Amino acid sequence: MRFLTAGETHGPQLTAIIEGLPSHVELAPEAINVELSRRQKGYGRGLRMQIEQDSVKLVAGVRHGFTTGAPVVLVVENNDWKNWMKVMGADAVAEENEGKRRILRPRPGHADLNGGLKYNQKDLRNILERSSARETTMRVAVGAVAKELLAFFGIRTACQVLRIGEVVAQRSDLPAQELAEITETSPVRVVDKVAEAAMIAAIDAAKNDGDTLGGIVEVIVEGVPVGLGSHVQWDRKLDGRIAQAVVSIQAFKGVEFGIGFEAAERRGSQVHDPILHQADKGFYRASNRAGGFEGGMTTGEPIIVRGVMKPISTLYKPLQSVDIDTKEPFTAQVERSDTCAVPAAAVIMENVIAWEVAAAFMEKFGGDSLEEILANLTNYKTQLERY
Ligand code: EPS
Repeated sequence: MRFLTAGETHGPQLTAIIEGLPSHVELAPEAINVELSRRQKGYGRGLRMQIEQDSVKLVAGVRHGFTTGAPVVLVVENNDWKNWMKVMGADAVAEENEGKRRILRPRPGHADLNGGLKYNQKDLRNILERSSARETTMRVAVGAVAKELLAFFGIRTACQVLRIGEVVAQRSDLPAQELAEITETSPVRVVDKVAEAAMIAAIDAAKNDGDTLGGIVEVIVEGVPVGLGSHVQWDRKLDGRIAQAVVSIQAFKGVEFGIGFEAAERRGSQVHDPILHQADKGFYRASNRAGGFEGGMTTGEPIIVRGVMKPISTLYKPLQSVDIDTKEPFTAQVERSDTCAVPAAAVIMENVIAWEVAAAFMEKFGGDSLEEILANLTNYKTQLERY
């Protein structure tokens, strides 16, 4: 399976094309909209989220509620477009046009300067518009489709926020469904109510100071069969693919699995997961410090992944920058933005990982219809039982 996204943050719409989905996957806009709405929530978001109520249109590949096997095309319109039609329109405008809202002072931490130099653009808006985290809307929509496929095979995902700025929340190891239900009621997607209040206060304080906050989020995937991904080639290792996908989310700077970076401090006996066997259960592990992966393949234990998001780079009290026309020092451009998008980032990471797991699932059990995939999975389970 593969997908591409297109669209600018203040353009008319965002689009995704997904190819390789089997036929007979039940797909309704409502299921995707649930994920889009989860992404829009979270304490610390700015005014833009009051303008948008993201809602998907399924414009290809779905008929009477089910996929046909053809490419699936998803569209989300930007409500804000009506305020940007002149600035962002595709039609040619006069050179002296004043309405372009050119961006000349690159924001440190954003794609502005590198993109401007690379694409030889003297209006950094041509970089900002596509590098904006608005693009994650489509990655969530695509992930929501993947979640529908995974749900059919009993695979579930959930996320939680573990840190915002200096405030650390107690990590919960509840099963995915319970974790999802509890975090859904928290404006910062935590289970720990003490941390929740402290996080909200920290976001308020950063906002007052014209500053922004990052954090750490965790995703769990349950019900994954053993053997997704492969040890035989570097680019078939599923943990590697997940790491790439996570770090590709705007503002994400790092990723870890299971006990993650803590493995550096511990002895091997305190890192690896002893192997056990029971006639009714087959092989399983005494612990899951590996976070569900060995040799680039799933172990059958839940996948546990954490990602770190840096603070958003658009600051209301901006850092030093340089005007690209005059080369004079200036403070960076101030654009409308969020103070903290960590709770939204948890939802994005959950959906991005759902896609990678679904893609690996299709590689292993792939068929052109849901029925064919189910037959392949059943056959594999029989093989595991006989092993
Ligand atoms: C973003 C800047 C803000 C955010 C946006 C990401 O948008 P605007 O410039 O229109 O206020 O709200 O996020 C979204 C629109 C979204 O849907 O998440 C940026 O520069 O990355």
